[in-house]
Amino acid sequence: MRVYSNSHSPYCHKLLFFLEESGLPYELIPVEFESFDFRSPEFLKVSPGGQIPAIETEFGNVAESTVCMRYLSDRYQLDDLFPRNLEARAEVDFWTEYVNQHIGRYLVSLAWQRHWQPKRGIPTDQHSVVSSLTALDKYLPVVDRHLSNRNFFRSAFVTIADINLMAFMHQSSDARFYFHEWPWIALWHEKMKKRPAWQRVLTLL
Ligand SMILES: N[C@@H](CCC(=O)N[C@@H](CS)C(=O)NCC(=O)O)C(=O)O
Repeated sequence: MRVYSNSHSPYCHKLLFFLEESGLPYELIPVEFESFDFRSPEFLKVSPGGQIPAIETEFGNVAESTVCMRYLSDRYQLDDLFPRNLEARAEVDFWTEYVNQHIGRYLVSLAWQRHWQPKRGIPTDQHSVVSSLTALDKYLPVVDRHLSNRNFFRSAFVTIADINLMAFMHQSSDARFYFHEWPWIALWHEKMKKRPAWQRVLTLL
C-alpha cells in the first residue's frame, strides 16, 4: 500500500497513527505542498478531491482520512479498531463524527489562524479565532463527560474514534489551545501519548 502524506497534515497524522496501530505494512509517499500537483490527472485518480491523505492499494484507491481508516479496518478485519457489531460500530462512528464535525475542524482552524497564517505573513482573522474558541467551549464538555468513566471512547479498546481525536489534539501547540479545563480529556491524552504506535508516528514527522 502506498500512502500519500505530508508531515504537517493532521489528517495524515490520523491515517499514519491508524496504520501504526494496525501493523499493516505501507510505503510512505511524501507530498510537499509547494511542489506537488494536487490537480494532476494521475493524482485525481487516487484522490478525486485532490487532497491528502490518500492510499493506493492492490484492491483500489481510497481517499479521506476517516474513510481510509474504515476501509482498511474492514478490508483487513481489524475489528478491535473498528468493531463489526453494529451497535458498537455506531458508537465508534458517533464519536468519530462528533470529533470531526465539532472539535477537529476548530482545532485545525485555530492552528491555521494562529500559526500558519502569521508564518506566511497573513494576519490572524480574530473573528475566526473567536468562533472556533466558542465552538470548542460548547462541544468539548460532551467529550470530557464521556471520557470521565472509561479509558477510551469505547471503554477498554482503542478504536478509530481515539485515533481521530489524538491526531487533532496534536494541533494543540500550533493552535495555542490546551486542555487543562477538561481533565478527563487531558488524562486520556496522557494515555494516548504513551502508545508505542503514536511514538512511532512522531518519528515520521
Ligand atoms: N477531510 C479530509 C481533509 C484533507 C485535507 O484537508 N487535506 C489537505 C492537507 S491538510 C490537502 O490535501 N490540501 C491540498 C488541497 O486541498 O489542495 C480528510 O479527512 O482527509
